[in-house]
Amino acid sequence: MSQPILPRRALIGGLASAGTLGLAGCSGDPPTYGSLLRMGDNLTWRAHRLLFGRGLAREYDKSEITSIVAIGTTDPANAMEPAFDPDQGDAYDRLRHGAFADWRLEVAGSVARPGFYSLADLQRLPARTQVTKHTCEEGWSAIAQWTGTPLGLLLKASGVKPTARFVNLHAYDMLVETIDIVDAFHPQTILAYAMNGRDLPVQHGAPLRARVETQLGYKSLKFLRRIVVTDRFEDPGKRGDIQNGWSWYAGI
Ligand SMILES: Nc1nc2c(c(=O)[nH]1)N[C@H]1C(S)=C(S)[C@@H](COP(=O)(O)O)O[C@H]1N2
Ligand SMILES: [Mo]
Repeated sequence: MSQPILPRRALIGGLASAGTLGLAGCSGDPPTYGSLLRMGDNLTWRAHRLLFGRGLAREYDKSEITSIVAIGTTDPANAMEPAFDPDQGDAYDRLRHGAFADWRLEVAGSVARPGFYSLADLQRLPARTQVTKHTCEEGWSAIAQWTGTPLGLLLKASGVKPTARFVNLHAYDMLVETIDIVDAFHPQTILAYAMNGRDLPVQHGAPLRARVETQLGYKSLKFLRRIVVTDRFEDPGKRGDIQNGWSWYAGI
């Protein structure tokens, strides 16, 4: 399949002035280093790492919570969804009918202790609650409260190796998102199982979704199934951002 699977506009890195900044001194190559077409991604990523470090996204008061539409996949078991995957869709359907009691999050790759976590396992780890603004690349935003396990905590619990550089998130539809290790350990990057104080609804990504508050909405992958830690950027192919024409780094 060479066509984008979802009609989403490609984002070219937004920091037009990045080219004039001194970008030396960052450690490591950006994942798409050397690709002319990906210069925007690379410059935005480098500029953000240089300028903002690990700054926090703004958090809001509960009184500022707005309604939030559900977009993209809203039911991974629905064969009419553009990103539907027959095998995973069926698996999702069975898990949902069991109220996700049999759901497990797989943690694999560059970790000393790969394994499978139930929702109860995750809920036993310290939780973070944050009221943040979700900004979709298609031009809308909404404020909601999210509660979940900081991804960094889960990675530490799994014995993340010092060579780890990226984390690939896999969902029950066919999508995969990649974030770097800095965003993975960002204190506001959480695996959320609750929204506005209730269990995460199906259309918003039940039973578990990522919240990547430092980037645009599509990085906050819903319907999580599997997390793979890698030592170098591994393009997830037609299920990932790059081959769909989206920016792999969508920092805001
Ligand atoms: N698995 C999966 N995650 C996804 C999507 C999707 O289609 N599938 N859409 C993304 C986009 S573009 C946005 S804006 C948000 C929407 O989250 P919401 O439906 O909770 O508002 O989910 C993101 N995560
Ligand atoms: Mo989005």
